[in-house]
Amino acid sequence: MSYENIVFDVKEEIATITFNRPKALNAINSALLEELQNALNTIETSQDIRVLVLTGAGDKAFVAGADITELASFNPLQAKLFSQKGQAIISRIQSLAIPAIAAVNGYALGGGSEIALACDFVYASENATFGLPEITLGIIPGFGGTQRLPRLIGANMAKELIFTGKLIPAKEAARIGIVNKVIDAEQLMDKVYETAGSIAAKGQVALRAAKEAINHGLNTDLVTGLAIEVDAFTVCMTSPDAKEGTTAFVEKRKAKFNGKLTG
Ligand code: DAK
Repeated sequence: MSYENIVFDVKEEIATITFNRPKALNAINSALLEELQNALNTIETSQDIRVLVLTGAGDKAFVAGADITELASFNPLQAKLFSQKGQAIISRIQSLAIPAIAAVNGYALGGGSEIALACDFVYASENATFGLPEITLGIIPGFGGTQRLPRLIGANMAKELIFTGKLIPAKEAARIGIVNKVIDAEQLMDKVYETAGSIAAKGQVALRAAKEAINHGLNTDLVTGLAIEVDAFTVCMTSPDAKEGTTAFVEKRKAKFNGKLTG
């Protein structure tokens, strides 16, 4: 498939999806969702891609939300289909086997913040702005914002953001736990790729097990979560990378992970 609304690129085991509608501040329309779905198909079936980075084209926006012009044209049935499709695709980002990092380089509003929330963590440039301003349009977040934001920052903080629709700068987003790191705009992508590279060099079985244990564990009680961790740990111990990592420590050398999912 050729892409017009995103750029999909894979380099050294790191895939990058760049939302690419800079004239509309990378707003998400149906065509973009379709392309995003296609890129995720490729990522999910690849054994070579180890980390996904999501970012926005241009220096103004990550994603300024759902495309309001398109939203305004929807009848209720079209709105339902758009919402179902958007939710399903964004949930796929969260449940990808590999880590996904959002590199937020400007406005991340509405659906844009919701995409960032579905990633495993967010690095943001100093000029980034976050918010769920849907209330000012007479609607509510429709791509998981009412569910993921309170789980991440607590119900009261999330309610204030969602009820007021206010926009907050990157530093405030970092203070309340939406953003891991705020970085000078020129250095954002270098820092993101540095972290992505460090993650990509780790044992793939362990990475996948850790992500699955955290994600599934968060949706359950502690006792069940700990049982999930035991199972995930057991799976790790069957991998060649676990053998290599522990042997390398004993032999006082740096581990060389083969990173393969099979022996
Ligand atoms: N959609 C479409 N076009 C957008 C856009 C958006 N979300 N955001 C910006 N643009 C376009 C502008 O219309 C403008 O286009 P031209 O006029 O040049 O043709 C261009 O991008 C540049 O924007 P501005 O001229 O407005 O730039 P400024 O720097 O002055 O302002 C801004 C930047 C980000 C503060 C402003 O553009 C803005 O407020 N944009 C809207 C942000 C927003 O409200 N985002 C939330 C969208 S609602 C659902 C599922 C999901 C959702 C809803 C329902 N189900 C169906 C249930 C999700 C909803 C949302 O995400």
